Amino acid sequence: MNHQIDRKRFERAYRYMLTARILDERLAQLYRGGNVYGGVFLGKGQEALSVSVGISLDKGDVFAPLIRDGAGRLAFGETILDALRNCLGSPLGPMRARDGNVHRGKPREGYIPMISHLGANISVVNGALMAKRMKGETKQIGAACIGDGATSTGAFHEALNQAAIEKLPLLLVIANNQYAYSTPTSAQFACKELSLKAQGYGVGTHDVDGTDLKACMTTLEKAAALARAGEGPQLIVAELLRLCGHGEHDDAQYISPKIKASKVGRDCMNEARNTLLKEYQYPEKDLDQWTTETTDEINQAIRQVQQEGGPDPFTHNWKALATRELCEPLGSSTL
Ligand SMILES: Cc1ncc(C[n+]2csc(CCOP(=O)(O)OP(=O)(O)O)c2C)c(N)n1
Ligand SMILES: [Mg+2]
Repeated sequence: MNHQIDRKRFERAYRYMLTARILDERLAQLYRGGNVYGGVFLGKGQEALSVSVGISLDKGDVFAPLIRDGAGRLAFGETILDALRNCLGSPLGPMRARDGNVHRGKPREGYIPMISHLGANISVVNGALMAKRMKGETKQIGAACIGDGATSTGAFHEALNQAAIEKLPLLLVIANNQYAYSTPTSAQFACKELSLKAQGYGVGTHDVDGTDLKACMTTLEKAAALARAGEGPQLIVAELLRLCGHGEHDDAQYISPKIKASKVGRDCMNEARNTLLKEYQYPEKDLDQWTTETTDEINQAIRQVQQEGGPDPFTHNWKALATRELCEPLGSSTL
């Protein structure tokens, strides 16, 4: 089903993936060195899907990422500095040091801070889309990212049904990474494919190989176009494997060697790199240079954020982030 993805667009997607992967690796190192107060959750193996979601959205759209969506966050416009400031507890970060890892966002820019309760982010996107509709803004779409585990929650079913009835331009993206923490999919659902759950609600479905960047970009572009054209919610199910623990505190010894060696166990980064080399004929030295440049940029940002330090408990304004005095001076582009 791959159609030709424009060379520059593919390169852009790969470079967001690369940035997300290196950022993840550096955060894992910082965590092990005791430099991160909260947990660290990585998106290793999910970058191709994640970046395809972020890159298929436009300014004015709504994006509710999940823990493993570092690549999608970057593609949607998050900066390396914002990601690091949040994880390292800088008061200059988007959540002003109130959150130490993934619950960050800028609601006024359509970038919804993550809710940990599985499935809860879907109805938030529904609400944002309904609000836009009431204001006459009908061109925008919204994406909610969830995992296989979230499909067992009541919140998933209620929100999907609501989106279907209201014909909302929602992309509901499921990263089926074969596990919910240590629970395998065999203990999570009994239907043959997760997309069957959406068919029951009358929602369009798209299955995709989540290790294949081209396939992910093609699928997300198609689903986004359908949602934008008023065809209602689209459910995307990507098959892939979490190539890390649930968080960095988890050694993931329960993931079987057999599944690691199977098709879903392929690393989307290697696959995308091979496509760049073989299909798009990029010289290897260009790709190596991107890695060096990105690593330098991230290391420089880490040094900067570490120098910024944490909040001063005596002078910090601890009021809720949504209070008028905290969000208004920042203007409409922040929070
Ligand atoms: C409603 C709810 N139940 C349980 C949890 C605890 N919990 C946090 S992450 C997680 C596993 C999530 O698995 P999945 O949805 O497949 O996403 P993945 O971590 O694999 O990306 C669980 C059970 C939660 N956050 N919310
Ligand atoms: Mg999962």
